[in-house]
This record gives sequence, structure tokens and C-alpha cells, in this order.
Amino acid sequence: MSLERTYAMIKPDAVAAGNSGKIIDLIEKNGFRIVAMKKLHMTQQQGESFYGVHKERPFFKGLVTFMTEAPIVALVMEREDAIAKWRELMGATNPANAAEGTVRKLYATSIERNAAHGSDAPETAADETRFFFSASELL
Ligand code: IDP
Ligand code: MG
Repeated sequence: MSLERTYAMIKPDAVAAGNSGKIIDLIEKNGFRIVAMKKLHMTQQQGESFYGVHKERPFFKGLVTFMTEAPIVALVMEREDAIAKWRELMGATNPANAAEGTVRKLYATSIERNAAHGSDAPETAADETRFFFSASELL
């Protein structure tokens, strides 16, 4: 058993609705240790680059507009099996399919405005962490 880190975001919809604190509480109650956290407003360039893997998808433009409309909370967090456990706690991308008690079931309002982001693999977790945090900010 070893500790793993993942990168998470509380998306603009959930921050604007005043749900950041409740989501951070869920994160801590589920055994994650917060390694780094900051609130920031993504630029258009950051949004396009962060979601570059989706640039050919029909929802890309709307997704970048959404993610840059207002501040997000960016987090790095640690526990055993953190990547899979955070994706489980977030719930399905479409809140209509998200399990009871998950972040997206509780706080998402659509497949786009779905409250949270989580890395999907160790490589993306490392890349996404580096995208927003310097090594000295990981505590
Ligand atoms: P994930 O966030 O559950 O990993 P991805 O497929 O990586 O889901 O999609 C990234 C983000 O793009 C989603 O969280 C959501 O905000 C948005 N998105 C995904 N699919 C759709 C869609 O069909 N319509 C609109 N937005 C979408
Ligand atoms: Mg994804």
C-alpha cells in the first residue's frame, strides 16, 4: 500500500455557488490529505491548454468558456489509490448517472457544469499538478 497523489479542481459552477467548503470537507472526510490548494481564475490560454486533449471534441469551446468564466479551486491531494478514489468520490461525468453521495450527484447541474475535475492516470496527475503548482508549493 503506498500513497498516491492526484490533481483536482472545484470548477467555476461549484465555487460560485458557494460549495467549495462542502466539497473540501467531503475530500478530507474521505481520507485525502491536502498537499496544495489555491483559488485562481484560468485564462483562455490556460483553459485551451489544460483541456487540449479534448480539442477535437464538439464540447471543447463551451468547456473552455465555462472553465474560464470565474475562479476555480485547484488542489493536489494524497491518499492510497488517490486517482481512482477521487474519481469514485466525484461520480460519473454526467450527474444524471452519478451515484448517490458523490460530488457530481450533490453539486453538478449538467454534463458540462459538473462541479469537479480529477486526473485520470498517474501521468496526467503529474502533468496537471505541474501545470498549476511549483514543487515548493507541494506540502
Ligand atoms: P471527466 O471530467 O469525468 O474526466 P472528460 O470526458 O475528461 O470527463 O471530459 C472533461 C470535461 O468536459 C467534463 O468533466 C465536462 O465538464 C465536459 N464534458 C464532457 N463531455 C461533455 C459533453 O458531452 N457535453 C458537454 N461537456 C462535456
Ligand atoms: Mg477527464
